[in-house]
Parts: sequence; structure tokens; C-alpha cells
Amino acid sequence: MQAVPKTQESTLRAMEAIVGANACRTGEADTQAYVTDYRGIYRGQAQVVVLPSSTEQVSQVLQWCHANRVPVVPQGGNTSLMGGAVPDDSGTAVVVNLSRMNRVLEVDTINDTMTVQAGVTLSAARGAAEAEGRLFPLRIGSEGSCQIGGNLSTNAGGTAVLRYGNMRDLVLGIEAVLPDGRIFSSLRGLRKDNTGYDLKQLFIGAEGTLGIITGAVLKLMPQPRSTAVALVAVKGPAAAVALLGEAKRLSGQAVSAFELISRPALELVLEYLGNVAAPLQDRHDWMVLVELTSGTDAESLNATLMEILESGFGQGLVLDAAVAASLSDVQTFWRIREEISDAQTRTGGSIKCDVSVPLSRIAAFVEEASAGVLALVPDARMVIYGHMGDGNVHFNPLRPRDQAAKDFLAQWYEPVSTLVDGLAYAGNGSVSAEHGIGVAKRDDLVRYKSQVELELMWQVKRALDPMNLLNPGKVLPAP
Ligand code: 2HG
Ligand code: ZN
Repeated sequence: MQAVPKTQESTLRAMEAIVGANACRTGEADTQAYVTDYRGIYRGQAQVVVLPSSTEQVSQVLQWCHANRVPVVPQGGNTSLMGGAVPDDSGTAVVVNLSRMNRVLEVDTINDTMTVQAGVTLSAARGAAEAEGRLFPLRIGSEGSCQIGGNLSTNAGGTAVLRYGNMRDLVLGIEAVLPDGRIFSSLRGLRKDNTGYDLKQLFIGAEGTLGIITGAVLKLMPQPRSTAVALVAVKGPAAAVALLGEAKRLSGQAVSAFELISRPALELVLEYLGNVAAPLQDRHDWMVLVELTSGTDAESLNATLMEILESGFGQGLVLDAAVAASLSDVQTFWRIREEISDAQTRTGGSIKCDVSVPLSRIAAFVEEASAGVLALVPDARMVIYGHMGDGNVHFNPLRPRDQAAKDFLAQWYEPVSTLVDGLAYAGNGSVSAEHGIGVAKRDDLVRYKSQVELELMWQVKRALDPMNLLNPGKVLPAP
């Protein structure tokens, strides 16, 4: 059923009555930050942006919008790369931004869980855990702005998935408000609970199309006692995968990150950062950032790292390595990795493919896709990097230096991403490993999902949101 917009005045009055006038934003200047994604690619409009301060308020907002058939766009830190958190340009939607629901409600150090409101930023959640000697292990570059509700809604991944899993693996309970305003709550923090369908999983990764997540119980881990990091030049993607195998064999569970970095990715980020020295003296085509963390002392962890590197050298997998000698080195190595995304945004003209394949196929995928793209665009800078340890790479060809971003990006869908995504799909992979679907990848669902999967997705959507009011137009293509 088509959403019928109310006039802004009546919507505004209703919203003010629920959340208070100071928690409503209208007009271009005051809503701009909420209707535009952070890269400035997706620009929409909203009748009003509301910033509720409680689950009860979110429930009342949704009840009103449901009764009046007003579409609702849930929003956390607005860091989606896929346009998933901003409204379309029809101006009919109410944006519900969760930023004011930013309280850590409880850290239970016996149960090793933390109960938070959805608007807590990832860095605040990590900080609250750390203050109690615990680790909340999700780690992504946008941690200062992204929020737990958004992390859950997109099933965020990042650099620690190899060891700790995606957001889906890190949550024990959630609270969510349904499209009609009813409150679903499973904030129990149980590691065992086989009482029928695990309904909370429906909302995780649904990108706000089935309900608005308002709170969560998260799993906590012990803080590692030691960390060892190295930037390692490897012979190629296949050598990187073999080195990962060695690292797992020699360190048990200690590998906490294994990030591939191509030479154009490193060159780009060093150019962007300006004042950071290259950790390795020579230039190499392929590198990996290896991190080990453990509950043992630093000395034995460093010895394990050296053993891995020596084995890699011995087998001809490793060409050179820079081992972090201090905390500041660790931070610099990570900064280099984390800033690659921003370096691309600043340069402009980056075709983004966020693909995953089984680890056994990742080297062949990277090699074939690189050769394929270079055959199409010989001067493209092959910015390829990311979470190789879990089978996910950001395969982001960048415009040649002398080509305008607009001209390069004209080749995004055809032929570049069709080729890259097609190879990933053919290798039993995914065309959106961790960034979700939003609007950017919506049409790809039709291309890469089976009829049965699409039908089931629509059946779930209709069961929970029969009027298609929650984040309409996101994830699911038109029925
Ligand atoms: C990362 O791993 C993020 O840095 C962003 O997932 C990747 O900008 C990108 O393509
Ligand atoms: Zn990533």
C-alpha cells in the first residue's frame, strides 16, 4: 500500500507532543545532516527528524506513523556506505534518529554481558567494557560515530571477525519497536535459550526494514593481556593465505586480524596521511597487517609472531616484515589500515565492491578479478584491501590519476562491478559481504538471490510491516 504523507504541520505537532519540540528538526539547514549520507552521495528529504530519548517514545512515534501511514527511516550514526540510513527525496518520511538513546545501562562482569541503548556509539560501548576490564570486540573504522543499533541493523563486521565473528555473533538479546509500535524485547543475556524461533535474529541485518532496534545485550570477552602486530610483505595473495594458515597453526586462537593491503592502497593512504612514514623500506605489491592478541605475556606472544614470520620466510611466502616495537607503532600500523577508506573518499572516483568468498578461493578471486579489471581499465589503481582473514576484501578500483571521477564512475555497474561481483558469485561468494544492501545494492538482490530467497524475504517483510512503512525502498527491490 502506498504511504500517504501528512502535511508537515500535523506531523510536526504530533511528533512534538511525543518527543518534545527541542527533539524535532525541520527545515533544510537543521535536517541536512540527517538526510544526507556522510559521503554526500545520497541526499533526501524528511518531513521531520525526531530524536526520541526512550523506547516508549520510539513506540509512540511508530504508532502515530502507522496510524497515519507515514514512512519512517531509522537512523544511528549515519555511517552507511550503501545509503541505508537516509530517506529518499519524496519528503514524506519521518527520520527517527537514535543518538539521544546513548546510555550504557549495565555492565555485568559475572555474566560477561553489557546492556546498552541503541544510540551508544561503538567506541563508547568498547570504552565501557574496557573500564571493567572486558573487551567488546567489534572493531570498525567508524567506531567514534557509528552506533550499536546501526551495527546490529547492518550486522557489522570489520577487522576482528576472524576471531570474534560479526555483530550477529556478539549479541545475546535485543529490544526492537515494531512498525505498529509494539515493543519486542529479548533483553535477557542468555547463552542458551532454545524456546522456539530466535526472533531477535530477524532484526539483525534487516537494515531497519522490520523494526527499530532500541536496545541490546552484548557479549563481553576478556581483555587480551598482550598484542603483537606486524606489517608483512608477502609474495602475493596465495602466499598471504598460506601465511594465515601458518599463523593459525602456530598461534592457536591468537590471530585477531589478518588484513590484506595492496600496493596502490598503501600508496594512496600514505599520500593522504602525509606525515606517516612507510613501515617497510621497499615497495611491495602485497602486504598483510597481522595482529595476534592473547591472554599470555607479551614476550611469549612476540616469540610466536617471530616464529610465524620465520616460517613464512623459510617457505618463501614472506618477503619482508616490520614488527611493531611500541604501542605507538601498533597505532600507526592500524591508522594506515583504517584510513584507506577515507583516503579513497577524499580522492574521489572509487568503485566499491565489498565481496567475500570462501577463504580457499580468495587468492584466485583477487588475482582473476584484478586481471579482469585491468583488462577493462588498464590504468586503474587497484586499491584492494580488507579482511582477507575472514574471506572479505574491499575490491575498490580507483580512477587513474588523470581521469575525472565522473568519467571513471560511469563504468561502476557496467562493466566493473558486474565483472567483480560476478566472479565472487561464481566462486560461491557474496556481493555484499559486510556493508549491507541499502539502496546501492538493492537491484543486485534480484540478480544474485534465488526466487525462493526473494519470496521469503518479502513474506517476512509483509508479515512484520504489511504497509511497507519502515525504511521503505531499502534492501528489498520493488515486489
Ligand atoms: C573498511 O574495512 C570499511 O575500511 C570501509 O569497511 C571499506 O570504504 C570501504 O570500501
Ligand atoms: Zn571493511
